[in-house]
Amino acid sequence: MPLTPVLTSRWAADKPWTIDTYESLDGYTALPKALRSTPEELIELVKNSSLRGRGGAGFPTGMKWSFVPQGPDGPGAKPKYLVINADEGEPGTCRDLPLMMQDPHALIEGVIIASYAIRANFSAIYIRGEAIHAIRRVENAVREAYAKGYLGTNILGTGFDLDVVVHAGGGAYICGEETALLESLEGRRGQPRLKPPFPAVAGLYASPTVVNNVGTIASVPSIVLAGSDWYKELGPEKCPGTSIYSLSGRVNKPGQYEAPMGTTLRELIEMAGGIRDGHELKFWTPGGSSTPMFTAEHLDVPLDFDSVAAAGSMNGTSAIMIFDDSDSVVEATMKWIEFYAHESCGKCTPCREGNFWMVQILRRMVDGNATADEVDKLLDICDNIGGRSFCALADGAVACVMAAIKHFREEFIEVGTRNAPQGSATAVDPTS
Ligand code: L3W
Repeated sequence: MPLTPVLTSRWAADKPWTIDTYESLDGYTALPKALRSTPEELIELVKNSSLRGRGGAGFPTGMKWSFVPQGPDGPGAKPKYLVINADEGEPGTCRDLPLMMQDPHALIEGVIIASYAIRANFSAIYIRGEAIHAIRRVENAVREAYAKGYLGTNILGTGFDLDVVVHAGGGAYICGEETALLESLEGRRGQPRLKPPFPAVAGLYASPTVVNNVGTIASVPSIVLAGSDWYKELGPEKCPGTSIYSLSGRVNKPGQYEAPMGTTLRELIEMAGGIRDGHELKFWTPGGSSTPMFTAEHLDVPLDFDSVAAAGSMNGTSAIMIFDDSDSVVEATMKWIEFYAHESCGKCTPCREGNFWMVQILRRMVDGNATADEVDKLLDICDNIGGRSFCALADGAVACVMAAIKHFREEFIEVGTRNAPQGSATAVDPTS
């Protein structure tokens, strides 16, 4: 029975990415067990495990699978697809790439089981285009799985067929948004589609498509092997299992730390050797730059989807970027908004223009040439961006600015106006 760690349990083995090592460590033993069940039983198992999507939103995985129209394929029935979102691009997020590098077969075994559960005979693994090393690693693993009969036709003699392709992503953050990813996969420029319809109903080529994150699907073989009750015992009742928390920034040992959902930052910092000597925690992101920042007040918030939401942020991708008292919150915010402005796909005017304007103001603040009322100007722009775009990119940018100002308004004024003429209170046109 697999124990914690779950997702990283094989990472320290010798060449864990090879199929031989994977098989020697329980790999591909969940697959025959899954194929002996019916698709409905598998969906029920995953529902009972309360597994939630690790891509950022924490949507219940079994429920998402159950949205795919059930019933065997007949004449005229639309094909069903499984698409893996491995376009990891959220600032601070670094766990899907290490997972694919160290244990690609856990993902592939999960892909086969999930495809069988939703009755898909084709799956695409969409990997961030810049991550050539991960693309090659997963392509090799897919080849190994075909050679052993885990992929292709009549898998393990069960009559189930599945083809898997690895697709190199379009090189843009927006391609990690599930509908932009599908556009990109279909060969078009990655821009979000309006939802609903959700991909589970009309996704790839307008057919029912489940889009799941790497960590979500790589958890499935362990759940099949050890059962939903085992999984539910790891972490909080409504948000069980483990997460790979990526700790970056001002800790002594940055890296990937797998821990049960609901672990606190205080505990994670201890695992990471503490905040570097002589400094104190100033602010941190619970799940990437799109999740409103926290401060030292939030050290004991359990890091799971519900508890983080109750504390006013989002668990997101468990990407914890840690800043200490030597860091400027104004500069960090400027860097993040430069990222969002650069990565905005341009489809929605509030996102395209608003992020550009915020960059102009934040750069002036970093240079100390802003005026005090530009802090409120930023909030006003946020008000005109948030909730007015097709996808969550703009909302992420807004969340980042608003939380920074909420916690550090004085620093924004002090740093932002340090070179401005005394008494100056008039905002400069942000577009200038
Ligand atoms: C069928 C319904 N399906 C929801 C599905 C939906 C999607 C999932 C979650 O953004 C967040 C975002 C980022 N029928 C459904 C349904 N679904 N209702 O459930 O949907 P949603 O809209 O809540 O979120 P999303 O658009 O998928 C994800 C945040 O995560 N984030 C992550 C960013 C980057 C990465 C990365 O680099 N790996 O994930 C960080 O915070 O901002 O808020 O599948 O179809 N009625």
